[in-house]
Amino acid sequence: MELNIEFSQEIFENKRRQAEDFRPLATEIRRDIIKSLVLAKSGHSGGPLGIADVMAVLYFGAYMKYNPKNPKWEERDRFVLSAGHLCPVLYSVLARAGYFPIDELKTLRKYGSRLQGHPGIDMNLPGLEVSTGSLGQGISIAVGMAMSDKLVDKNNRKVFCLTGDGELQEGSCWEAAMAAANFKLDNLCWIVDNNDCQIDGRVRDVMSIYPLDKKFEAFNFDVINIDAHNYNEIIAALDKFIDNHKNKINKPTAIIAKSFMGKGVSFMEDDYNWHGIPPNPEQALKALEELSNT
Ligand SMILES: Cc1ncc(C[n+]2csc(CCOP(=O)(O)OP(=O)(O)O)c2C)c(N)n1
Repeated sequence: MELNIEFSQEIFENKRRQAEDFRPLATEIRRDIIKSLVLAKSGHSGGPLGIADVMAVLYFGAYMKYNPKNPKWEERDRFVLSAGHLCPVLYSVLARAGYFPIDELKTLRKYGSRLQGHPGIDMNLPGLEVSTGSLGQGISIAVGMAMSDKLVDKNNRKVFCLTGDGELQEGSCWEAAMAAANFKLDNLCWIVDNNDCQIDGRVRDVMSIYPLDKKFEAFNFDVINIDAHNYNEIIAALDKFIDNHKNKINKPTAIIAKSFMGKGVSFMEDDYNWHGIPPNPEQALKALEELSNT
């Protein structure tokens, strides 16, 4: 088999789905990630692959209100990718949602592309809310968004934010947690990509952030632990957040998503060496073969 880096042109609807209906979507997202990274010849493989299931449910399970035809729609919910280096997965879901042409995924990290190695709003990419990449900043911005929605504008919008777990070694994350709880931000859903991997080791070995659930509970979050590759658990967690928001529980929600870096590609799974490198063409071919069988 030869390496085929053409992208399928399928747009995904944002609607309620049965758990297993997310699997083909997540597989296509993983294929996008591999294809864009092999073309870019640089970038992060492991994290984006690991969080693809959660992103598929979040963007295509009717949890977020958004309109690709009107990206700045005032009633939209907002997503902040605090772990900006995971952007290949964000670019894939935004393209699949219809924000920009899917073939633009071929330009990842290229000079002049709107799809830079860390998301930048100066590139004017539709669907992108904020520049991120400096770890610990995105969650602080997300808390600010949720504060302005709940306390100033008093609207019904929601803010979703994804951080890494290594990212939580940044002290500003814990200031953000304290503020989110203090201001009773029940419109904030904080998802942690808990893969216990960071640039050069296990999070627990480099500088442990565990036990995560107890820490978030102590800050007064509603904490939900899930398997990040079990669609039923992802759905239940996001449903719970939607209820928390509707019922105005006066607490933010933290979803601690136990994931595996590189999930879906056997030779990348649970290996932190895949944190920040792309597949070479041979590895990409093997990865795409494996992903066509899922
Ligand atoms: C403030 C800051 N310091 C350092 C970096 C470099 N950096 C990028 S990703 C990363 C590791 C993050 O680990 P984690 O959040 O667990 O992400 P994962 O390895 O799971 O992709 C580091 C240190 C950065 N982007 N920002």
